[in-house]
Amino acid sequence: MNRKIIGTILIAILVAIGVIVFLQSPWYKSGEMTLPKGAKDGETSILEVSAQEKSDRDVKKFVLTAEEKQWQISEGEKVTAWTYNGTVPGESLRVTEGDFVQVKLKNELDVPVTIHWHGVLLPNKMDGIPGLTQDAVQPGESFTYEFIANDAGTYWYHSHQQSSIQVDKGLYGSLVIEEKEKEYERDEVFILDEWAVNQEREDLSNMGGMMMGAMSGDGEADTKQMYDTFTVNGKSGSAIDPLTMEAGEKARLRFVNAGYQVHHLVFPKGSMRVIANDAEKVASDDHESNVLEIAPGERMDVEFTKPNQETVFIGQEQNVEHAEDMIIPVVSKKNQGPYEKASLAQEAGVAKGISYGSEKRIFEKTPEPDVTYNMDLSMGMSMGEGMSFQINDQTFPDTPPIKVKEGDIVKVTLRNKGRMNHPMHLHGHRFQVNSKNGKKFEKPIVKDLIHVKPGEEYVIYFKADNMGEWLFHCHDNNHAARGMVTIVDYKEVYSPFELGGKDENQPN
Ligand SMILES: [Cu+2]
Repeated sequence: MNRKIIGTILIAILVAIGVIVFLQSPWYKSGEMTLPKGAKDGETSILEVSAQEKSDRDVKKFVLTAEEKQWQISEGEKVTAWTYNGTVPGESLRVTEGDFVQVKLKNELDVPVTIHWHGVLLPNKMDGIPGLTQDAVQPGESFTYEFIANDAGTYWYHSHQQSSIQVDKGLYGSLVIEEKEKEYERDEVFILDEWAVNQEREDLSNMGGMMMGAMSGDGEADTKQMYDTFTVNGKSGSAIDPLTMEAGEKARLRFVNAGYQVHHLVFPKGSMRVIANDAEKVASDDHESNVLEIAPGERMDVEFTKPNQETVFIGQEQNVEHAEDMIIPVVSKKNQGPYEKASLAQEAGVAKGISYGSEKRIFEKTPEPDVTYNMDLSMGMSMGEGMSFQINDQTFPDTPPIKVKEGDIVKVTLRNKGRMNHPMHLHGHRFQVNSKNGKKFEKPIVKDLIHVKPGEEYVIYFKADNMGEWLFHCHDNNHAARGMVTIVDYKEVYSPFELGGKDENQPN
């Protein structure tokens, strides 16, 4: 071997050693330049925290294909819907607590989509938020969600990519985590929604009518002017499937509000009792109320006993437009209709998300918070862009995040300073609602969504016990699209994803 070759080999070895030393050196590791965007000193990627193992659990596998379908929404009308597996709502998923759930999302639409598991406490990277916990799933591609179904209760799933548009077009379905020992043999899910069938879904930048509505003091004048059809499980009016039950029969009825308007469902007097709220069992002996108030994004489960009549009705309180679209007939086997025109019972008290304390609390006493955050909810108007919906005078992504570290107790005071309702939903955690308008609840309520009406103030507490980057946002997705979103940002982690970009990540 001549000297030249030996020299070249030596230089190559030295360069290799240099590269290895360079890669090992601490200043390189903590450098921001070469690590994924967003990484800071000592932070871990959200992809590497809160792992869940399948071990010897039962595995429940599903495939959900996002696809376009012509959907028969009422007897005379079809709409172009975006669906999971061809129906609205999408395939209803049922699993048992403790199962390991695997859902493969296949995207056959020509826009990117995701699936968010509303209310489920799962690892951050399975939360389905484009630009924060994953890249949006592109047309023709797929993504597999995996999580342990830990807490029995009623949940739902929906796309979180441009959710104001995609949920409106039908990309949602129910997820029920059943108890190992089921209490009710009959168990049914009803998803409520509103659609724009006979009119263009109006953009909120055209605000004349809405401002008029706002003046009138109706907390949802904006969403009411956008939609003209109410649905139950994707069907409106006479297209709604009746529920077949015999007099005296009991059932667990689970209601999910996938729309952006509050719905008041009237039951026959004495026929229902609220048993769960946002997947938490409620402590209640009250059988007096016969009206259920369900806010956007909320879930409420009731025990329903069919009264001693052939046909009864559960339906939207008749004081709003389109109420006649949302009536569920409860019929007997031998009397399947046609039935006389629906008539609803007289009202005797309203049961809502904050009416009953939860069986299991997060905090026995009001805790001493490590982090406090005041969340002021307001409306703004800008020339050319129309309305904005703000958190602390900012719109997403400029809203101030709630900065926490693992183990913190977090106190959030939500105040609605605007004129519209804001159902605020926290991902990845449950919180305890301790007071309303300065008055303590004797029995606090554990939830993942709190409906804050104009002028109201709620104080909530939660434990930062699920590391990640989690959304906290208004579940009137049209408000979220116009800014009302913030993030619970754990110090220990960072998101390697970005908003926008080639995957068009758009979480609100
Ligand atoms: Cu809102």
